[in-house]
Amino acid sequence: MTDPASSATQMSLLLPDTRPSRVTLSPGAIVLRGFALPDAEALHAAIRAVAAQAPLRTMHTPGGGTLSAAMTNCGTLGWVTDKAGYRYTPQDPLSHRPWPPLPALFAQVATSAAQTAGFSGFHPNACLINRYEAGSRMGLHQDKDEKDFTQPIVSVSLGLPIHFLWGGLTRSVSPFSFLLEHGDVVVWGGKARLHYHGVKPLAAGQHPLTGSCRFNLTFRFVAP
Ligand code: MD3
Ligand code: FE
Repeated sequence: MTDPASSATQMSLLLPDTRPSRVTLSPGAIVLRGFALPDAEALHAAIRAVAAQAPLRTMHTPGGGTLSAAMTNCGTLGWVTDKAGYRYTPQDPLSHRPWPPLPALFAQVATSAAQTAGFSGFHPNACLINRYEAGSRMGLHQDKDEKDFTQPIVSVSLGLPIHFLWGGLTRSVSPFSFLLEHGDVVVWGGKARLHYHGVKPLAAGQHPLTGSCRFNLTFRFVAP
């Protein structure tokens, strides 16, 4: 048993497999379970630092509705919605200053997750931060405000788990639900990029890192 290959094989039989597992929801939608766990505390600290500059706030839909998740952004462009519609802006409408820069760790995690899922050269310039509290939800929608659909979107879930809804390319396709947990990263590219999706209301709970909340980061490349 001195052959390294055979001892490596034996190791893998004896030791628990700690690699993040990969689940394909549909072609182009790849869940990397636990991918962000090693960075979870640092990611959470970076969220707090961004929110100290650009506070999490409630946004309004053009139709007069209110989004139940609180939101903020970092990067050169940030997603906003108000009476005037959905769009990306270079400045925070609350402060009229540029959004805080994308923390280096955010860019590293997003690029390496995309690479792991088969999308090389993903360099996001926008990160939307969503904070869910008990009862917060997100209705089924498509993400169509980025103009460039050749780039994937990377999402990172932190804190309380939530039931994510995954639909099809039209609203008529019934969604199925999938539990997104602390540290899960999902890469949405190719055909999956324009699927309808949403999340069910967050169940009340307590998480050791985030307390009563779930955070979701979505990394995008938005054409300027
Ligand atoms: C599939 N966020 O910010 S993350 C969003 O949990 C959004 O906060 C949800 O949908 C959340 O737009 C879902 C997973 C996700 C994010 C973006 C996608 C799935 C996606 C874009 C295209 C396809
Ligand atoms: Fe979305």
